[in-house]
Amino acid sequence: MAVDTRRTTCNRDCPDACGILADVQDGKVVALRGDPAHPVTRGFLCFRTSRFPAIQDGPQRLRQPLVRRGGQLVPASWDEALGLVAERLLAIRAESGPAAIFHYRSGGSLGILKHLTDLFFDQFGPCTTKVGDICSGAGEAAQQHDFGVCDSNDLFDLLHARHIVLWGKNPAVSNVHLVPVLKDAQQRGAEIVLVDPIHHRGATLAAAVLQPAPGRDFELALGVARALFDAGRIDPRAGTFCDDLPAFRALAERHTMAEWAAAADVPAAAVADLAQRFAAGPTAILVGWGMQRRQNGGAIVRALDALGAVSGNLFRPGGGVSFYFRRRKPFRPFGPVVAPPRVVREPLFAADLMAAQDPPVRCLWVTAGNPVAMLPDAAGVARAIEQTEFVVVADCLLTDTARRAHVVLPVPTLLEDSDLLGAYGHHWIGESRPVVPMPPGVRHEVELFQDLARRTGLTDYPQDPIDQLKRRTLAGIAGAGADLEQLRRQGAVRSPLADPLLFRGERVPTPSGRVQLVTEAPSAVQLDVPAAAPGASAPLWLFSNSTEKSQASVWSGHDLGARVWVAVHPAAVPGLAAGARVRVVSATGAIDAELRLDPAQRKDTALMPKGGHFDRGHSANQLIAARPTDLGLGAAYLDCMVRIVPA
Ligand SMILES: Nc1nc2c(c(=O)[nH]1)N[C@H]1C(S)=C(S)[C@@H](COP(=O)(O)OP(=O)(O)OC[C@H]3O[C@@H](n4cnc5c(=O)[nH]c(N)nc54)[C@H](O)[C@@H]3O)O[C@H]1N2
Ligand SMILES: Nc1nc2c(c(=O)[nH]1)N[C@H]1C(S)=C(S)[C@@H](COP(=O)(O)OP(=O)(O)OC[C@H]3O[C@@H](n4cnc5c(=O)[nH]c(N)nc54)[C@H](O)[C@@H]3O)O[C@H]1N2
Ligand code: SF4
Ligand SMILES: [Mo]
Repeated sequence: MAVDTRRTTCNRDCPDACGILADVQDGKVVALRGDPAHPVTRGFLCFRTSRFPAIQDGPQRLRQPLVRRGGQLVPASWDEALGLVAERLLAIRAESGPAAIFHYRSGGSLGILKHLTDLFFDQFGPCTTKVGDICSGAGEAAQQHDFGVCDSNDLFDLLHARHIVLWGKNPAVSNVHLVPVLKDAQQRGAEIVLVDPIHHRGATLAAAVLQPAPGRDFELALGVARALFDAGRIDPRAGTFCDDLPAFRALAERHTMAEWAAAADVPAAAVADLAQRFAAGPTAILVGWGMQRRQNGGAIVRALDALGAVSGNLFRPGGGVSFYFRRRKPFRPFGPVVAPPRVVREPLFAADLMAAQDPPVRCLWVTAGNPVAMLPDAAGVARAIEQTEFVVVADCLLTDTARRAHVVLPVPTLLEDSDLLGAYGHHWIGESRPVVPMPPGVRHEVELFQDLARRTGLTDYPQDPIDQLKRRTLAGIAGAGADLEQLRRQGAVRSPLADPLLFRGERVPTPSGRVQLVTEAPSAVQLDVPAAAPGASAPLWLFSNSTEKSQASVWSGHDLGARVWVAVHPAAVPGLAAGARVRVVSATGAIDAELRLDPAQRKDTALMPKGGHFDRGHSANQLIAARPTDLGLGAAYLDCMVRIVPA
């Protein structure tokens, strides 16, 4: 049969929200390409999504509901599965109140209609929900505090930059459609600086690379600020558009530039060079996600905000301090904000779940997440879930978490779903539509909850068809040219609510209208250092970074094989050869790994991939203690010390 090309939008937890073109033959997706008409996608896709059809049709794919019987998950009909779920939800609510039901939703799909999942639990309860955000909580809270908003200039404003600082960011892996924009900016004369303790492919783009000590970015930023104060290169208007400039100056002047540089473990000349770039401008800071997944993550992002502001770059075209694009802003919410009866702090999931009393959490419902593999203290999370009376997981794949469920509900994949998407790396919105139909045993998540609402007597739950729900959430922008028809014709439409420059008139939406500068140094971090053992390495900072081969715990092409890998500088493990079998030991746990040697790394770091499966002993989160960040209840994944021990 002829090949038919169909268009959709990627719904994965990724900044890019790509336009996808799918070639379909005989009802199967035979190839995926990036939409050349999408201004950000520009005709290419990432490694992981271009290989997604193999996952969609692979052995982990869920094609019918599963129900636990006699200890085993066995296939069931939708009627049986939803009948059981409705019965248990109603019974638990009647016996213990809605706080005994905890709905946990993560980022497996960024579709806006996923909010209808939350709406069900708001209307059924309100039920217990999570608070905090292990992904971006600290950075968002920092920018919200400093600027009154966490959003960005238009992506293509970067073309006006003379310097672009990738501050703890790895676009070649986690934000691949930023790379062509960086290259275009370079063509126009911009220079790129990379600041990252880990050496990665971003270095090939960079005119200057700084490899500071892990978590020392606050000191590095203050060193740059000190150099700017010393040289009289602070923006002369900084005192009018920032609050607390004298206190920030006093903080920067606590140490000399050379002392700050030493604290960050970078050469003083590199700090002076960075300061020059901020003074010359326009300089854009692209704030990555890694640094803010530390106990002082909020303070670190606040220091970067301050640097952008006092150097005058925040308000200039080609400047800005960009961490996030407000992807939900264009869409109208489906219900009012409802106060939950109780919250579980996401970074402390296991401890809060276990400690919940009056009532205990009797039912856990997981939507679009794999907390067993992805949350810190993974073994604790697995135990807490195993001890929960009734666990429901809605997913497309049989994950570490789904294997622990009592009921597993199969939902469409990104190639079968129908939804609307904003992006957190640009301001275009798109529609997802099935390029192939879902298998007959799978249900769209909205329709699943519509059915459950009928079974549980929720008469106010929206029962409209999906297209109508899409129109409803687009209502605020439809009149401005972003209606459903326009999305279908054009593929992607720029949000009419996004100004190309985030701030105008040197004002920010804080209560005073001025930038809130950080005025205090963060406190010392708490680190659990594993005990020394014969043959063990010195303590190393564990990084568990995104890899191009997976989207969190969803691996494309192939899994990690028999063992997860760990990469270190050869001097960190004298006497051990590449390929050696080692144990990676922290104060929280230990896992077996295959050693990789990389002389480009610092001697005090160990790098593992994010997303290894828990049941295979591959999850870095088995090593990572659950600790919150200073702001925004993020998770301090990266303040983790390990030793490498020969196995
Ligand atoms: N291929 C792929 N892409 C993804 C994902 C994926 O799993 N796989 N995940 C998606 C998700 S969920 C998110 S939130 C985004 C962002 O996901 P991330 O991968 O977290 O984003 P990056 O900001 O590119 O990478 C973090 C960088 O911060 C660096 N870093 C860590 N600690 C420090 C520090 O103390 N100082 C400095 N300067 N740098 C530090 C790390 O070495 C790393 O290079 O990416 C998305 N994209
Ligand atoms: N060690 C370490 N841990 C980390 C990180 C790190 O850098 N290091 N990064 C953290 C970050 S940034 C994040 S965002 C989290 C990610 O953590 P999670 O969001 O838990 O990540 P995934 O493993 O992608 O799980 C998402 C699940 O959603 C499913 N899914 C996809 N589409 C749908 C859908 O439409 N409906 C439903 N119901 N399910 C769907 C997928 O199959 C997948 O199993 O991990 C965090 N954990
Ligand atoms: S995961 Fe990201 S880069 Fe890959 S196709 Fe989806 S949106 Fe694009
Ligand atoms: Mo994330």
